[in-house]
Amino acid sequence: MRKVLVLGGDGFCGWPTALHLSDAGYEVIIVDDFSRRKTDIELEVESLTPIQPLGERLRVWREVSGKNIRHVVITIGKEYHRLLELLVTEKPHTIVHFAEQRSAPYSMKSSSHRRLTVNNNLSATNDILAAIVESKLDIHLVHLGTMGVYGYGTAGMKIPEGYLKVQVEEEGRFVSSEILYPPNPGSIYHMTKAQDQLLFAFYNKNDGLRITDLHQGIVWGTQTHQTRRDEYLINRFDYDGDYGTVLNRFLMQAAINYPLTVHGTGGQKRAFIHIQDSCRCIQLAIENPPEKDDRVKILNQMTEIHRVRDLAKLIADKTDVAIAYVDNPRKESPENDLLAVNDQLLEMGLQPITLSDKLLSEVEQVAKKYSSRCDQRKIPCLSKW
Ligand code: USQ
Repeated sequence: MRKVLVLGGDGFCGWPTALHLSDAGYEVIIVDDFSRRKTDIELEVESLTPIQPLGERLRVWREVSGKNIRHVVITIGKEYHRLLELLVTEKPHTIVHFAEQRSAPYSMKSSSHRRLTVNNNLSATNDILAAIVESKLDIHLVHLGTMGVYGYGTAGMKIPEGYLKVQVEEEGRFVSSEILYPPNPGSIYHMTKAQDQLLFAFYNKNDGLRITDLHQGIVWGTQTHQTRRDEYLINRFDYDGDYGTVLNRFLMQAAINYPLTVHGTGGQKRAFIHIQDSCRCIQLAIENPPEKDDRVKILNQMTEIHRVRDLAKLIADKTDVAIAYVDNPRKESPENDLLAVNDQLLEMGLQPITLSDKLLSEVEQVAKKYSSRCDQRKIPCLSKW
């Protein structure tokens, strides 16, 4: 049985991915220090869905599936030698790296949040890469990156998967090459993911590491086939102004009839993917690794592109909730164009779940069901930049 370490396996993407891989026959070990749960304590907010302690989640998963997922507490980026020892002892086939602070608004709250995000994310990534090198094992690293490294706004061009073909004229002849797509991050958080790309390129070139970087869009939805199997397996659902992402926030706001908080004109175009597809993409990435001498493999992990105000209108039309155009707390283009390629995951067999398939069932089955747990004071986005 192939062994996979899921770093950050108690979080919003990590937990359903750990279950998905366990269900698919992988031996899964979660490495997580509960930092996401500690941030909830700092922000005085809770997941809309009642998430269970990790030990309970794992016990119930054993009960319903007959499969065992182990858990190790290591703070990635701080406890290097424990991480190295884990690699040497367990000899995983793949490491899936979710162990980063993932909220843009959180990263922009104050200088201490900027520093925490940079220190945490960059040292986590560097420690994992250095530990793979020191272990001398041929471990494939699958990293959850973001579409936000590209910036949003493509002047009519489709964003390629990681690399941009460039051609320059040199003394009358054309020379062409492929370079990493120039990063243009919009927050400290997104900037750390742009820096991660350079670490990957270096370790790939210098040490021959096999790395897949998944540039993921905004995830929506909550439940997957596995998290639905028991109430105790439910995934987290963030709706607050720091960690809640736009579509899930709108779904929850519609469920409690709270006017949808569109930032500015809502002209921002963004890429989206359902949480179930996100798990499936991780499995596809694990099963289609780069060859030994390949460059870093970059996949755009997104399935649909929408404008924020169109999403608000779609939900408002289906649920009768009002739309509130609020001052945009972020420094971002009020209107942008966005086109992107996602050919590689489609070629590997991804069959995307679309908004039209699932949107209303998410409002009914999750957002409405747990709406009494919502603290409305936590909805506004207070982090401004
Ligand atoms: N927005 C609203 N109203 C809201 C919340 C957000 O109009 O109530 C707008 C924002 O101003 C922004 C867009 O919706 O223009 C997306 O915001 P978001 O909070 O859903 O997404 P973002 O901050 O970009 O980050 C999220 C995840 C991050 C991931 C990223 C993918 O938190 O981990 O990397 O989505 S991407 O956006 O493609 O970079």
